[in-house]
Amino acid sequence: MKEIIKVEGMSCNHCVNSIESSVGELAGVSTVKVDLGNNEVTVEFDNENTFAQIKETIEEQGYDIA
Ligand SMILES: [Cu+2]
Repeated sequence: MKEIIKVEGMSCNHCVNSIESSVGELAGVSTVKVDLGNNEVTVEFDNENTFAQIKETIEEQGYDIA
């Protein structure tokens, strides 16, 4: 499955790295790519449970999902 998540609060490469590394560590996530200019995080993952965990992880890092 593939989704594009709108994320508020990402401002620099530190944000990109923290999201890509924390989401990338989750079981079931195959790819994660942050588009800083468009405030988007593109993820590919195995199922809905993983998607819920991805969103939770992004929020835990301090960002807001639109
Ligand atoms: Cu930053």
